[in-house]
Amino acid sequence: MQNIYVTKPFLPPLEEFYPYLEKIWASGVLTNGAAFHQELEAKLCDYLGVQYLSLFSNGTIALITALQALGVKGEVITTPYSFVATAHSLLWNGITPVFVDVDPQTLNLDPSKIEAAITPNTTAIMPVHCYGYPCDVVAIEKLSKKYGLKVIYDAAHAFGVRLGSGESILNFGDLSVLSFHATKVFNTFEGGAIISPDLKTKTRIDQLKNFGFTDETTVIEAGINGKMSEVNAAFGLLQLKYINEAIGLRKKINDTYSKSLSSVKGIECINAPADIIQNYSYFPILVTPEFPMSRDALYEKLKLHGVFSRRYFYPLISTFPMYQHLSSSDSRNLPVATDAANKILCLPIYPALTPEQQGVVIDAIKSCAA
Ligand code: T4K
Repeated sequence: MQNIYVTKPFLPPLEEFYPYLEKIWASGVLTNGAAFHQELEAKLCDYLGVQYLSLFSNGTIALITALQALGVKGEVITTPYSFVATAHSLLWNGITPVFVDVDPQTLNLDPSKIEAAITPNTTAIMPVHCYGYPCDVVAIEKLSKKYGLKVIYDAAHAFGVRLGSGESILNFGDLSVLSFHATKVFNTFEGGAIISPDLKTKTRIDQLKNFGFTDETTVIEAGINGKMSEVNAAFGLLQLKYINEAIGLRKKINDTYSKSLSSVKGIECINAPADIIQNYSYFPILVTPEFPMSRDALYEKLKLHGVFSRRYFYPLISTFPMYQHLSSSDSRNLPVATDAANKILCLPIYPALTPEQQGVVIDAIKSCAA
């Protein structure tokens, strides 16, 4: 029996990648914002419905650079219910994360709890569109205007997500950051991007990701090396040709899970809001006390069936050693996130998952429910 993992990267036919490699070999230009890099930036702007995008070597360096670009300091309000890179990007900038609880429906930062966490040191909010489900961008914008706070969205999961109006979710806040890691809906092996609202900000970010150079001999600030190589960019261009097909296949898997699991007592599917265009990046379920066994027992049982689900996001970021001492990390401050982290399970979802494999996952869950 072949193991079934939570995800598997979409890989286009290998022979279709050779011509890109031949071009790179012929030019000898491997990196530093060359032809494929420029082409991918333009094509992604087009596909995502955004105006200015800067490619990065990965999403974490992009998050760190986004905070640098806006000169964020002091305290930043963020969610404990995310991948650890969200908060790590704050620590790498000498910023103190202030954890605020999440909304029970979306598991995203709860705007009604943000205000109480604002202090004179608060300079920004860093929400996460967890699982690609949009945050309450309108409420967050209101708060940011009222208190003069910057908003940087960690949109690592939100590639291609749009509101019902067709507006890209990436156009909210001061900046949005994407991840193109191998485990994401759209991957460039490793990669990421920052979405900027204007050319001035994009230019600044492009300088920051290239050591702070503005020309051959001028360095205006202490930038970093966050550049995406030509091989990664070329792979992104090829991926983009298949992205709608890949998301379509994910949707089918999503719909089958929803239909098959909705009647299982003790399993709650966390559905995306009805009026959005989603990317089906994850299939999160909550294992509630009505289920005959605990979430962790189910997680282990599934492994015996060769199914390797993941507990994204358990443990909460706030429980890791470098965050534990913060007063906002107290679990009494984070009851909803704590509860979700103890119930969450993300089921395998990726374009190559066959109906038979999905059947194995569903049957395994049902056999534990019986
Ligand atoms: N913000 C958020 C909200 C994020 O979720 C992330 C990343 C970031 C920021 C940072 O973006 P990057 O700097 O990564 O661009 C994974 C990913 O490494 C990480 O990118 C992702 N979030 C996080 C949610 O998940 P792991 O430790 O769970 O990955 P791993 O290696 O255990 O992979 C999971 C499964 O995927 C494996 O069981 C098998 C499969 N897989 C994985 C890889 C890497 C493959 O089939 N092929 C592969 O190449 O963290």
